[in-house]
Amino acid sequence: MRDLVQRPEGTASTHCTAEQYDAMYRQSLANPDAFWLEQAQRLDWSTFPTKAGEWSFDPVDIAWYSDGSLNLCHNAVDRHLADNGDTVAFIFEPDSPDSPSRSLTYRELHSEVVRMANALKAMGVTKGDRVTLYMPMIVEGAAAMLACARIGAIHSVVFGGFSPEALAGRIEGCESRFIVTADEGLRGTKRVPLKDNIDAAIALLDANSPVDGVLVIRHTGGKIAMQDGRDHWYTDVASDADCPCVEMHAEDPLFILYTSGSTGKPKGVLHTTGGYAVWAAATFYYTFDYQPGEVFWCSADIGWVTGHSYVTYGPLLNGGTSVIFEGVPNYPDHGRFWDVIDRHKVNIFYTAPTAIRALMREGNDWVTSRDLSSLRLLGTVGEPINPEAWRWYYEVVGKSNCPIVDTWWQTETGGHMITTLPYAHDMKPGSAGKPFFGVQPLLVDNEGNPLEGAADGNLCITHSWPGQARTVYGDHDRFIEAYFSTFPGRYFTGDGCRRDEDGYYWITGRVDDVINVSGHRMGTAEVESALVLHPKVSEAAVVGFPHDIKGQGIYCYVTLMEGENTSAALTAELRQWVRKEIGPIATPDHLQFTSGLPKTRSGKIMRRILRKIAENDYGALGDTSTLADPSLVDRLIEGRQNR
Ligand code: 6R9
Repeated sequence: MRDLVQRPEGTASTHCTAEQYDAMYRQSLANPDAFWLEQAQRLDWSTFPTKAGEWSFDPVDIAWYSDGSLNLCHNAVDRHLADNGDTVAFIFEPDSPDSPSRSLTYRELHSEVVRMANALKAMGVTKGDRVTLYMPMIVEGAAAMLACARIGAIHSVVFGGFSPEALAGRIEGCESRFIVTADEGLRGTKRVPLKDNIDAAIALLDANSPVDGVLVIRHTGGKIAMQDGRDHWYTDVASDADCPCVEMHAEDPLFILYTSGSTGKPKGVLHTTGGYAVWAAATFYYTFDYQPGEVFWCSADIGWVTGHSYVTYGPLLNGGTSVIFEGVPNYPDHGRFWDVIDRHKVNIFYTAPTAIRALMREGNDWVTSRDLSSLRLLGTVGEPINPEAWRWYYEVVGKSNCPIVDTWWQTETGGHMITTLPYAHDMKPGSAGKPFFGVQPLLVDNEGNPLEGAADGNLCITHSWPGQARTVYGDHDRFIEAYFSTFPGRYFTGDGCRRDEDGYYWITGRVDDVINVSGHRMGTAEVESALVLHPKVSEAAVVGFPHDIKGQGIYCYVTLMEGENTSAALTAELRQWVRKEIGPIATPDHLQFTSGLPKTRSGKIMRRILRKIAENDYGALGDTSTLADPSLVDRLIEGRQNR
């Protein structure tokens, strides 16, 4: 057996052993209704559902627990007050290690959430309204999510690194009339002008989609403009008045989260209340084998789905303690992650391969000079982890004592889908492992034919699961087109995958025009659209290429308008332009000017060739005879930037 790392022994309180996994997985497929109704008992329902999944992938119509009702904020916060009000819900670790950290018990979090919910109500937010959150990684960000859930508003969190242009598209896309933000955010030595960006985004909006209220949290105290009647300081409108949780149907929307796809603008993926909650609660419980009193730290920002499910909802639904870290891994130095773990005695640490690779490069001393004995379990998410980085994480960080869970999932899946369970499965470095309960992966070839046994193909899921996204907000046709049209009747993930002879899944990366930069999804079409908005740019084609730290980097081919000249200054200007249009995560790594793009005679850009050249692997370009201008390829190779 290749590269098997044995799982450690669990304790008596381990939630799932190998035998239990086999039995439960079998049961979850044989009788999904019974299985998921039992799992639904993790939550407090106002009306307990009598049915679990009612769904079809053709036509696409998905519902779970449709006759149940509950409130997610009640489940995440209020219900813990009676017995565990003094348990710590959140530990806040600020950007600077010299600023005080802060712990909030469930009781304190409850007051914060009530105040936030009352502030939202004071601005006029009611059930069903979309509220855009554009926040730093501070407790108030999670509190604002919970406050929305409390009053039945739908949150749409936009990562604080997105530009005003990207933000405007996401505000307009879901017709959000309310925003919660802070004066500024802090990341290392940088200040992020959040409120200024909000003002700039609002200025870009169509006059027909006005923003009625902006709630501003004072965080850095930096100077910002406040517009009378529209902008409100949180402390001016917050109140401790009684604010009951609104009873929600299981299928009422909980949140929208924008994510990149292979075509067009980012999609507002919609998750609903009951099924998402069961999925977040159950995956957190089993994957991390969470034990009461443990400190859990997921280093993702709440602007991504990982932050939704495993900073906020998963931990709190389990009555757990979750760390909220405002800063970055390399400030004030490369030991910061490990200092945070020591300072707060973190037991479970969950981060992205890109961060692991970046820290690995800085050498072992940053890690070995720290204690880290509190660690029991490690996790990764966001992209495939290369075995070398896995080994370093396992041996140097985890001292070969901590199981690693490599969790494969997506914004659209709500929570973990494929992962080993820590005390049930042995690990294989680089493989995500086995399907979670109820998950039925299917590998198909490009024609959609199912592949059996050990095989390499396109990863589909054949049966719905509670945490599945229900639609694209306001555009169900786009939902069908994006996920159910390539292989009709199946949910297509967009990922390539290999299944080995032991039934372990190895994600090989995206097979569509999506690239994964530092664990963040970026549509090549989005970067192309940004580039062609520049007055000097005529055409652009963007591809990914392997990058040591980021997993994939962004490589842009650009043709200029007639009469324009290439220059280093223009390269710099275009990189800056993309940052402004989308945000720093979209900054091109390489930009190559070219007189033309390789196209077939029918005008289709041959991306395969562009990818090869970007990878600096131009020896194997394959058949180029269908190109309209075969000589172009030599010129492209000549001008390649990734040497
Ligand atoms: C949770 C999250 C989803 C895409 C997904 C895949 C990649 C995520 C992975 C992984 C290999 C893992 N991905 N986890 N690839 N191993 N453990 O990242 O959601 O931002 O929607 O990205 O990320 O390509 O399709 P999201």
